[in-house]
Amino acid sequence: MDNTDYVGFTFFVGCMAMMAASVFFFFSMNMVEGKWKTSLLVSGLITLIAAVHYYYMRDYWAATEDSPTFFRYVDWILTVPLMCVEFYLILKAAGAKVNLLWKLIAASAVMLVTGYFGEAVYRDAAAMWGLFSGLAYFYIVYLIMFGEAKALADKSSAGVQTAHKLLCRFVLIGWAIYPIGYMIGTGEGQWYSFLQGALEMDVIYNIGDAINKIGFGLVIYSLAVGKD
Ligand SMILES: *C/C=C(C)/C=C/C=C(C)/C=C/C1=C(C)CCCC1(C)C
Repeated sequence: MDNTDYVGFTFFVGCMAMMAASVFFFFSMNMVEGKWKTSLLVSGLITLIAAVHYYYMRDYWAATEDSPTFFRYVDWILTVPLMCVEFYLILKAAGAKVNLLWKLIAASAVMLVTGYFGEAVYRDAAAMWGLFSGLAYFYIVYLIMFGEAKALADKSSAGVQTAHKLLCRFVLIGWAIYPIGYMIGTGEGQWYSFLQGALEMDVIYNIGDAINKIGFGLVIYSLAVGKD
């Protein structure tokens, strides 16, 4: 790996960080009350699944210097629904129904499948597929910040309310990192082509993953070790 290979470097560091975070979340399960164990287990699974994908993505990049788009989206299609599960688990005590979970998972599947089409299949129409993906993303934001999930959070304990608010912030700000990476990566021939060359798509995705996956887990961890 050469010293200016920032993509290779962030794949490597990302892999290590995801592994370390997984160990931390799994070991923390023993220290918390029973009702939070599943949430911490899910936090550890999110970072573990990412660690394994990062291991393969690092290899793929090292061998080809191409974006590992397929591994990237397989990782996301597994981990983003698990992040939806985190919302469901903390709101269950307030009466969250599985139906809410399915809405979140369906919206994230639409967001990711349309994103994959734009990035890997119909690149000429990346702007259109990105727009569809963005609409699904805003539906998720709506559900958690204004819709059903918000109503349940309002009925929850103070600790859950804080955790919910923080997770919402990760989705609103942390997840917004991804469309920036997408626009940089697919800019060729699109209205946003001026963004090209402003950093590499994979570096941005890797930063986004580290912030969001480890950040989500830490929110859950502080809820679990807190007073309620
Ligand atoms: C751990 C992985 C996470 C949290 C991945 C999240 C991915 C997104 C929020 C992706 C969103 C996209 C758009 C909103 C539009 C352009 C296409 C995507 C798929 C990059």
